[in-house]
Amino acid sequence: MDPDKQRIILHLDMDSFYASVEVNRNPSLRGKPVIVGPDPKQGSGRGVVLTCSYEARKFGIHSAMPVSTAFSLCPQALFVPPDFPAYLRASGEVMALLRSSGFRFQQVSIDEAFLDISAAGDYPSARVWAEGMKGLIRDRLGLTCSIGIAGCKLVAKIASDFKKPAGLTVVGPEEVQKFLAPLPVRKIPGVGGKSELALHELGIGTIGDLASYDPGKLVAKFGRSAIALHEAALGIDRREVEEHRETQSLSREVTFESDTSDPRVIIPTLDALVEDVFGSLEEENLSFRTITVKVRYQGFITRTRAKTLSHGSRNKETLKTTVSTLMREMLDERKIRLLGIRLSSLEKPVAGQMQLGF
Ligand code: TTP
Ligand code: MG
Repeated sequence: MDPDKQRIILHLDMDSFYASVEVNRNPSLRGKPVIVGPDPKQGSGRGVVLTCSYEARKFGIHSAMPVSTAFSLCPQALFVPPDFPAYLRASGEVMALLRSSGFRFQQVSIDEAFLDISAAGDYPSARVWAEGMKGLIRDRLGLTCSIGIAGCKLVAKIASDFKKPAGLTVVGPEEVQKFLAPLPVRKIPGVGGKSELALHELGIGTIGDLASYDPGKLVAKFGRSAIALHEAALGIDRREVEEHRETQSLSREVTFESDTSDPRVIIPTLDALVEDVFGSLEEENLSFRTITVKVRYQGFITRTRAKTLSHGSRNKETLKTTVSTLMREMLDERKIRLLGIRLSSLEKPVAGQMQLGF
């Protein structure tokens, strides 16, 4: 018997998370196009949109778009500067509610988590439980989320994205193929623009096309990773919800909407990445030793540079200075497509060191 049939996995993802936190504490923003990002300065501002409310999305605005473009699409939008500590606090509250359910729980990013709710017994009961959790998050925290329920992580994640915002999509064991088949292949997590194009060249547009494609031919074209891709299209994913996964590394990256060599775009973006990754480091109460900066230049050439400190550090200034030194070594005349930061060799400081913030 297919082991996936016995499991009931729930994936929850907060709706327009940073923007919703802003709306929640400033009700005058409710119902309006709200953009979290740097000041667009009437169209001359630099930097990218972190996220925006669903009202703003109607204007075509989305994460990673330059704020200048967002401004030209919707000059009346309300731009709010990011407040990472507030987003981490809200995230902590959501995760605490989920954790308190007693189901096996795994947080996967600031605003999403998996729960193994097999113990709910059956899919109708799982749906009732999910409605209850959505209500609790809305009533206690003033925030909305979208939930997907299915027999594995992969399908649950695709399902949570299916009816955003405030959606609840349950894909029962018998409905997996019917649910997945019409969706575009990019709905499979990890299939980005480049893979999507390569699949299109083979005449594969939907997940159904991919599922019925000869897996041998896929492997011949893309290598062994195509096996997992083909299984994903069939809705097969054996990964468990891992409760106590040790954090191996913390990373953040951002892709620019158009390639850039402008330091006025690159520097604030790096600052935001530092803030974001440092926030997660503090939340998990870890120190780092290795800092890696990743740059993808125009033409998909990717380079990384890393520095390992002699001792674990929890100092934001050390992080900032190291990141900018590493970055300076990588800047040349080439335009940049993607920037990323990774912290690794993570350690839990012993209790006595925790307050020092060295
Ligand atoms: P997402 O869950 O991808 O986006 P979202 O919650 O804003 O909207 P959705 O309703 O579609 O889920 O990301 C969670 C938060 O992470 C988001 O609120 C802001 C941040 N983020 C960035 O800073 N940069 C990005 O490029 C993306 C995609 C997200
Ligand atoms: Mg989200």
